[in-house]
Amino acid sequence: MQLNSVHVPEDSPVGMILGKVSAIDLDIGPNRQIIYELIDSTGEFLLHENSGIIRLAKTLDRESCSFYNLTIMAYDVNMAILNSTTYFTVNVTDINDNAPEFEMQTYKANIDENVAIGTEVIRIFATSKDTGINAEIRYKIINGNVNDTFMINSKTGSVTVANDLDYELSNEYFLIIEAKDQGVPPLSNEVNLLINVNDINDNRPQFSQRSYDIVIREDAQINDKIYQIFASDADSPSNTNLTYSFENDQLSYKEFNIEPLLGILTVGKQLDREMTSSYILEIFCSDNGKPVPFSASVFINIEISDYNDNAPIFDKINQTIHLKENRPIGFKFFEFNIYDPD
Ligand SMILES: [Ca+2]
Ligand SMILES: [Ca+2]
Ligand SMILES: [Ca+2]
Ligand SMILES: [Ca+2]
Repeated sequence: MQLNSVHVPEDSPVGMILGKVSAIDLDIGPNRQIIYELIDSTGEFLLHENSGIIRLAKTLDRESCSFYNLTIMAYDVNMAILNSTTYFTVNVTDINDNAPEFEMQTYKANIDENVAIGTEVIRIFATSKDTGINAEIRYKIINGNVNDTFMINSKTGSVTVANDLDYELSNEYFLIIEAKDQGVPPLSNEVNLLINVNDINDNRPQFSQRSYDIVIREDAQINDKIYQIFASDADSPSNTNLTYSFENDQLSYKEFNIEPLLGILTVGKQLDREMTSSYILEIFCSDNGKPVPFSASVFINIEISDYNDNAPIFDKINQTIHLKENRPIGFKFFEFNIYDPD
């Protein structure tokens, strides 16, 4: 008996002839009649009992079964005891009928805003159940890559940083990644990749003004609010826990207090313009960020304005003036020297 073997594409139509078996040496004689029979059939193939022609009976799927070894018995219709066995092998060849499938339904990644260009963010992975080039995957970012911030290695699926990140400009990216096989024609699939950019403390607090000029009356009461200093910080809330203080002892005075969280400047002690008419305060603001906090400082000029709290004082308590007679009206005969510290 001969050994038969065929290669059949998995998308071959039902009914297609795959081959023919023939028993050539079973018996010799003018009236011989041979019957063929498929042993242990699983239903994919049909064998014509007289002609030995094998046809496809069901749609094949290489991904389920890529190889069949059919056992065929041939026997003499008159003398069934005279039989012979042959084999027919069917190799199912691949058709690109499976699109790439991602190992995850969606991908999510987090990356610090200060990482170097080239840093890997995540690795995307897709497979196809096919074989050969039909399962060779190429990756591509097809949407959402604002400013070409990321790139993907087409063969490995490794997503890396390709441009500077800045949490303050963009803190999330929504990319669509395509995986395409190399079949002819190719099949492809898409998956979402959400990249969150983590804030790093890279912004200093900024005061609302370069310096502050404030005028207060000297009769202000202790705890009176003078001014609310305001600073902002572009980082996320965790790197924007602003606190205000006088940090430099030389530039702090008992006359003033600052509320650390709200930046409210208040009177700490009775003021007296006649003693000190102006102050320069330096106020620090720290963002208490991590890993390294940032701070900024600003100068505050405080002018103390007068309040009439001093009576005029003559420079001499008693004056004696000797005035000659016959002076014209309006004659200036004396000047008082009056001092008023206000
Ligand atoms: Ca296939
Ligand atoms: Ca495929
Ligand atoms: Ca900050
Ligand atoms: Ca930041």
